[in-house]
Amino acid sequence: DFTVYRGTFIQLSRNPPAGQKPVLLRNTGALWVSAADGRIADFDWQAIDDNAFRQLMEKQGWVDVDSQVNGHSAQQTKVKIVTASDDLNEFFFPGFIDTHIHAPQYPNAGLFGSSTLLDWLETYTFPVESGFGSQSDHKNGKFSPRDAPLLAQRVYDQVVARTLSHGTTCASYFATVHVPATNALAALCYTRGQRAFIGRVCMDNPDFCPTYYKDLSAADSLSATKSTIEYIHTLDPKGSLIKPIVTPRFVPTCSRPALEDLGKLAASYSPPLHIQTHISENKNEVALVKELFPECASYAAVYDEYKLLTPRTILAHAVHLTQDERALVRQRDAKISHCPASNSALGSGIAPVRAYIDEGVTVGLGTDVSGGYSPSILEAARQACLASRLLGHTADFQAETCTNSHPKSEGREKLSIEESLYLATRGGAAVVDMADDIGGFEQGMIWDTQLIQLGGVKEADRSPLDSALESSRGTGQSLVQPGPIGNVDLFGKETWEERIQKWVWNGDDRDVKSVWVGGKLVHSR
Ligand code: XAN
Repeated sequence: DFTVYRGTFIQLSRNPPAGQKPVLLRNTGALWVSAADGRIADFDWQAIDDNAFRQLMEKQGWVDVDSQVNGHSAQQTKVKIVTASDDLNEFFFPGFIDTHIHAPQYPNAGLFGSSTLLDWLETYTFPVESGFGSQSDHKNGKFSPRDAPLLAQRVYDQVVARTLSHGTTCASYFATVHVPATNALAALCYTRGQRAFIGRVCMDNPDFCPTYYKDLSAADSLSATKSTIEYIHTLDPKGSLIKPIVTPRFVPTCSRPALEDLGKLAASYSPPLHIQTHISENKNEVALVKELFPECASYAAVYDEYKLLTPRTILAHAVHLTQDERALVRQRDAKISHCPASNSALGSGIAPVRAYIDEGVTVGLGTDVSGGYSPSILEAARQACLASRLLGHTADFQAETCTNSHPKSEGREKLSIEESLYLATRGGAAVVDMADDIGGFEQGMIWDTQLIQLGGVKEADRSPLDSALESSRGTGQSLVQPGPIGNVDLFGKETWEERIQKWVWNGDDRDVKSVWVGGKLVHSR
């Protein structure tokens, strides 16, 4: 009936009041998840030591399914117990939410040279995406995931496995224009157990898209999108794990009729479908949008004109929004995916995240593979902190704030560790419209969780200097051993807040011991 989790649970406080920052909350004890729905049934923060835990087991009428006790009474229920070890500095943490990632670009992770957005698309991105099928696959009656090329299946399987191993329990994926490959991504997420939004990329503008990689027309864009939506709705009719997301790539790739059709398509469902796209990532892109849509007041106004700016819209990047656009995004309650690693890698700029948060805009984090080089949201969290520390030095920031700056607000743009972890969990949950379901450990929430293991303190029972000298003389162990696991070294004096700081700055997938989605174990190191 239940799995009982024991040990330390760390999460971010929910909905901090305006002007206040989220704080890390730490509880120790037991929390149990119902097998029926994968949701948190209840918790007991008094059940800290073995004695108190035994009392809880007795009170609930539970017996450990793995215990050697033979037989149990009719009143007793067998439960599975998963314990986070204090000695190994283990703790449960909400799964990460990647609000913007391009699955087919994963083979290019780390390959971007010195390019910037528009030439990067042409040189690196369209070529790799075009290999995921043929533009007319669906016209030839090919819709099944099995019609997807093996390369596409291999890349998608790897990206799902890799992101899960980094603790990403939910991702909003851009796929390609190809229907079978997009359906294969949905099938792989569903089968591997990763919560996902799956978007078939729409791009029909012949003046911008390469001839070898585009939708054949606006009508084609619409019908192919409908095919993947139908497939996903058949795969997961309740949308309990996988949902479709309408995905106009970005304004320059889309014709007016395509934008109009996609806005109407999303609105035609109840509840309306999610939408994802890019906005104001790069200054040349912004200038191009102005040229292509002179009748619209701004980049955001184009999306608004075509009913694509909704409370269920994820806008990736938002680096160069004007004040009017920020007001419009807020008014429509559209959400922002902040992708700091990508914005640095492609030299796009620094999004003013503090200002967005202060203005009440909902923000989450995206890896933006492969504009971003890393599939890790922990990396995105640390890059968000770093980028915010450089923001105050940019000319744009100084021009905007010099008129109303106040000594007291100096440095306010910097994001704290707590804030970036909030964006990685609670913020991401709100961006994908699931703030009541994922991103924290409240009763009734879905158990989308990672078990982090920082490792024990490295103890030495004799002088490390003696050991080093022995090994240099060839009499001892000759290879240097850096420490327990991963990259986080603990020396035993750190407070738990400091351990979290060390994890954010130096942790990686080696610290992710287990991952659950919907109460189901989906990754284990
Ligand atoms: N704009 C984009 N930005 C980005 O970071 N990645 C993309 O694939 C893309 N397409 C349009």
